[in-house]
Amino acid sequence: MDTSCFDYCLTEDEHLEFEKNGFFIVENVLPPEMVKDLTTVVDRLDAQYRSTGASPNQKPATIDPNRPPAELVGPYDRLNLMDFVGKDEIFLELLDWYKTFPKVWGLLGWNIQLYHSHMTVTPPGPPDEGAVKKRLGWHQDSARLNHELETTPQPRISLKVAFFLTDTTEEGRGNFYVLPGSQLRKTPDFPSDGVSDPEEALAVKVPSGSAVFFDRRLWHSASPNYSEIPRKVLFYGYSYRWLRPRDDMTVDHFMDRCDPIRRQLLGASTGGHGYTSPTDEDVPLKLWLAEHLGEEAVAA
Ligand SMILES: O=C(O)CCC(=O)C(=O)O
Ligand SMILES: [Fe+2]
Repeated sequence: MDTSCFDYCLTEDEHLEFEKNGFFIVENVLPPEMVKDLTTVVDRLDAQYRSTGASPNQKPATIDPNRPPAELVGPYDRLNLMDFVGKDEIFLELLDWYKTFPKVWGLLGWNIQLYHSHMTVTPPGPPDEGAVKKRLGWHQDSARLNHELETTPQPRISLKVAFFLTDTTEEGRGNFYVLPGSQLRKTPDFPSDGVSDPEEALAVKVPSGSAVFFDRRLWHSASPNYSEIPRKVLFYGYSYRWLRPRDDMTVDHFMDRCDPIRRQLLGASTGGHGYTSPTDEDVPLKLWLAEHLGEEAVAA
């Protein structure tokens, strides 16, 4: 990893914002050339998973983004492709991207991994989209964790970094929606009409090249796209190494071209014991941080 990343460590303001609101935005993390190169690959994958004819089963615009990966989706459907990270070498670059990764270890520490990746393309919806008012698909991430962990608030355990490849600076472009501060609540107050969104619902508005960091406990949702611009976002989920991956993590074919830190992030371990009681070999990120920032940076 390049030491230029130390210029982009988590700031105190970002940390406070994350604790208070459950998310923060960093603009300009990807230069336009990188956005262009990523978009070329995203478009190729989208074409591979999207049928060109009329959609046989038109799905509702706000589907559960945590559903199993789609096979072939129709022209108006949102493609949510899980486990995309092993589908092209370019995606490895974002795993430890110098402008985002320092903020991930700043929030979670060094015993971390990629537990999940998903690529979303939200094309403009069908002409009648929005005719019937529907509530967005509000949820917290990781399904069963929200039922089987007893405490309120729950422990954080994971977060996602969402890399925006297209502009969502205006509403109605398939924006990512959040309920700021809701990561500390069990359930938001949903209006009793069954269709409206909570009052505090906020459309996250970001230009392409931005990253949105969000806590998995934050109540959030995808939204319909009424614009002409397909929305493209790459989601990288980071967690402690002892959490089971949420997708197949089909990445073994890349392991031998990765450095030790990337191998750690892709799930390498000396064995079962190494997830909860890591040796130095399990967590090269820890050694690297100790070497550059001193032992106190990796204490505990
Ligand atoms: O696509 C979106 O805006 C929402 C995605 C989402 O729910 C997630 O990444 O966990
Ligand atoms: Fe989600």
